[in-house]
Amino acid sequence: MKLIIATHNPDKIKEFERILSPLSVTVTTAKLDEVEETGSTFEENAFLKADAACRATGLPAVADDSGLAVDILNGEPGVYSARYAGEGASSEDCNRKLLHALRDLPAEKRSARFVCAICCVFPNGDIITARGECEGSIAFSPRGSGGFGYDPLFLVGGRSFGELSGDEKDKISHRGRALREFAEKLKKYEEQ
Ligand code: ITT
Repeated sequence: MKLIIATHNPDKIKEFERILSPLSVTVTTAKLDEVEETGSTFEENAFLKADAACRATGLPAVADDSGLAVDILNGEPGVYSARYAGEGASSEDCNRKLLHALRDLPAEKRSARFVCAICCVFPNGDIITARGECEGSIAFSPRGSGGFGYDPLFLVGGRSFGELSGDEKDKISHRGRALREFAEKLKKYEEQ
């Protein structure tokens, strides 16, 4: 089955392909309009993006809405992770803003998690969802040059996501977990 990946983020596309192709799920890109992310949860926004792409293409479409939830900031930046430092701001700006918000806080007060909600919408209205989380904490300064977004700031087991290879990240990441759950559900759906 051909699944349209409903994202404009090239780093997500890379991770989808890396995680899903060994599981025999093929995703393909399409030229899609931007969708306004008006939801208040990752799940709502993932649905909005997948539903719009499915309607536009007439094909099953899968979307990812994800972000970083920092405990001491009451879950911020959360669904606003991509625009934490303002619309169009770079990920370096977002990282700087986050480090500033946590300035002077010791390691034990810097706990956070990455969250990923996956939603796949089919032309007949069927929906498959999955969710993955990864617990970690926020570093005192950026570490490593791998990954994207907040990866250089997100520590798990003493290393940042920016210091991990793609495969190492996928094994423990929110997206790896969500997409593996999604692939299992998709397999069952196709066997029905
Ligand atoms: P699409 O909506 O087009 O998919 P987007 O990047 O705007 O692209 P989101 O609205 O889901 O996607 O925002 C996700 C943001 O959360 C992303 O831009 C990063 O800032 C952050 N993020 C999510 N997953 C991440 C990861 O694995 N590593 C680093 N940062 C991540």
